[in-house]
Amino acid sequence: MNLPLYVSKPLLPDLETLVPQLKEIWASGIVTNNGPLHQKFENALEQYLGTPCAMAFNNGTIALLVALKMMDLEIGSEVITTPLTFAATAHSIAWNGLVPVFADVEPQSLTLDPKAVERAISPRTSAILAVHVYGNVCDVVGLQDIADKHGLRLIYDAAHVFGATIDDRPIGLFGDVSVFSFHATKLFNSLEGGAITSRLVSDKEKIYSLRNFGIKNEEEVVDIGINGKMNEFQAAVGLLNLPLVAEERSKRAQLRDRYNYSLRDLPGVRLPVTQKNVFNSEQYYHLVIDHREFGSSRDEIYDGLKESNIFARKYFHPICTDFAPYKNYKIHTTHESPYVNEVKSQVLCLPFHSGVKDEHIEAIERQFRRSLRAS
Ligand code: T4K
Repeated sequence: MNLPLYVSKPLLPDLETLVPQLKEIWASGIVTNNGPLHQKFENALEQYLGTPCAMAFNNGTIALLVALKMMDLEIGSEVITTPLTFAATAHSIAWNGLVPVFADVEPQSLTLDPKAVERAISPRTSAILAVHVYGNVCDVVGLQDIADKHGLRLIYDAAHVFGATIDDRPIGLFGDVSVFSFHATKLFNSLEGGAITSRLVSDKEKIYSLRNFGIKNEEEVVDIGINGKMNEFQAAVGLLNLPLVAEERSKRAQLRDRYNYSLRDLPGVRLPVTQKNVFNSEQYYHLVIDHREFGSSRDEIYDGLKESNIFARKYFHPICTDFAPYKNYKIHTTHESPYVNEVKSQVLCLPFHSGVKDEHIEAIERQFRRSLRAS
């Protein structure tokens, strides 16, 4: 059995296919700043994601910063988000001089609960930054209703849902804009990278400007922009990886079925939900382990797997409100206490990529059954 086994493994093109692309870059001498491969990549992205506007970035975090910046929100106003996410989501709010306000998650999808969002709204609220987490999509109808009712901007952190659809509608068309990550750990990667998508072609000009220091021409800087440009090497890898994504995704879909089958009868172990009419991105395979029923805790299983050189991850524990910068921030909820504070110690993401083989699944299942017997 091939070990160690990690939660993610980057999808990489054949090295031989990369060499001609690199030769092209070397020959042209254009290595960054909206080069030819970058432009080709953006066109390919628009096709793949089914959005009229897809602007590539050097990483997802900078894309998030720009997505919020382009909304022109009042400095100091509040942006409602989920605490069950990667730190970058909350940080992008704070870096924009805005105030993150946390709301609880729905028990099934673990995405932002619209009812909790309503509770979190104040006269200072300007936007909602929702996260499609693990591959589960948000209640896009419920969130849009709230945004419309209260005149709020709605931004999606779509780092985990590359290529997903809801009722055949591309995920990047929901809300005002969506932000993707193409980090090595994502279903689709360009080593590092990201994108902003929008329904509106007219958003391109603003995004282009903010991504490039706000430069309009050699003599004018019109926005407080940043350097969010993707370089030609990243674009080359992105272009080569795009055609490989569908196969990787379908291998993961089979892997999900195999995991579901192996772990289906474990008491207190909740398998990932299947969302109706959603084409799932297969980003993470996450379990919710209730130690009261299972006997052992999520952490005990995590430790047991680690001893066998299998590295699952507790995404996203600790949650944002456990981190020093957001330590005393309230989590708005409709429950007696926030559900997210319970589920954060129960979620476990198992290794999930085409490098996971049957013998790995058997070893993981054995560890779960050992933990069950030991309880
Ligand atoms: N929003 C959300 C919801 C996100 O999840 C993220 C990123 C962002 C925004 C921000 O997007 P970016 O700015 O990153 O584009 C990883 C990633 O660094 C991060 O991109 C990702 N989310 C987060 C969920 O996971 P770590 O600290 O878990 O990474 P690391 O290095 O421990 O990698 C996990 C495993 O993957 C390793 O054990 C081995 C494997 N791996 C990793 C890398 C980097 C490889 O096999 N090869 C590699 O090159 O954060």
